[in-house]
Amino acid sequence: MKVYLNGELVDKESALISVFDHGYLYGDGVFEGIRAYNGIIFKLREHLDRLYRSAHMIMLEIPLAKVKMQEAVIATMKANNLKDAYIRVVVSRGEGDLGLDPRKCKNPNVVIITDKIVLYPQELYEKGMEIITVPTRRNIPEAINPQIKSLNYLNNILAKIEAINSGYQEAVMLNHDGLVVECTGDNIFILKENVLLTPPAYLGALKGITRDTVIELARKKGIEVKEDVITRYDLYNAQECFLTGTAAEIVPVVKIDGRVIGNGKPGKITLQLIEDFRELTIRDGVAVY
Ligand code: PXG
Repeated sequence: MKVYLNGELVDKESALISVFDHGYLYGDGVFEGIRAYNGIIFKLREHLDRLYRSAHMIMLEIPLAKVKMQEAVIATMKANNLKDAYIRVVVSRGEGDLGLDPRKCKNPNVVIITDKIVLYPQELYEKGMEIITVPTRRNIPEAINPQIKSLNYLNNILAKIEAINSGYQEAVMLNHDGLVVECTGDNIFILKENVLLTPPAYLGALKGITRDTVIELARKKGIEVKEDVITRYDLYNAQECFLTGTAAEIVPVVKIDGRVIGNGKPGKITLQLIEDFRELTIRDGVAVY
């Protein structure tokens, strides 16, 4: 496997970074997770735009222009002969000393890993997922804004641990007011009174690219979509529920904290959106070959 490291494609074994990199010492850096379907990179521009916004927010200057980054992503995929891929772009603060001061880190490290995708079993999409709410609250936007896709994912990892400890694979995270915001690596939608609802980003959710895509697909189908507050009461009484994310795509949810959602099977609108989304992924994006 070849990995892109600061302008070069090197063997995986030689893709090494200093333990003095502040990405390692402090989680000081940003990343994106992107997918390619049949040689076409889905929403590449949107992902790179978000990467550069995350970096701008933490005053990290990415040492290559966006077009060059796009070329680098394409070159890495080609070097690995991949058509269906999971792409991870990571920019860390770079090597410094043991103090926090990011100004001491002169050279950010840019890494692009392209690998095969590990998919959720098909059964999950047919039968739906059971999830739970967990005690760990989502970071308040005034502390670490969830829009920054940073290397500091402990907030989400703590929630994931709580879900796993209880025997579930995904957790619903509430914000400091107890409102539903998102899951550990996915956004959440419910159908309530035939309107599709998802929490507004300002409550503490990452504005997911899959989320935006699903909103657009639903509106095209004539389904009303609103960004609105969702309480646990709304969640348990939803007609349908699903999660969205680059890795998971759209996953139906059929039980939350023991409450059956709808009739306990993936909902009609959820299944329709899964179909529409899959169709979009195979034809929309930046062609590699
Ligand atoms: N919320 C959070 C906290 C996320 O990290 C999403 C929502 C969905 O966003 P997108 O833009 O993907 O629709 C994410 C995305 C990984 C991985 O390897 C994580 C994400 C995306 C891709 C891979 O864990 N998180």
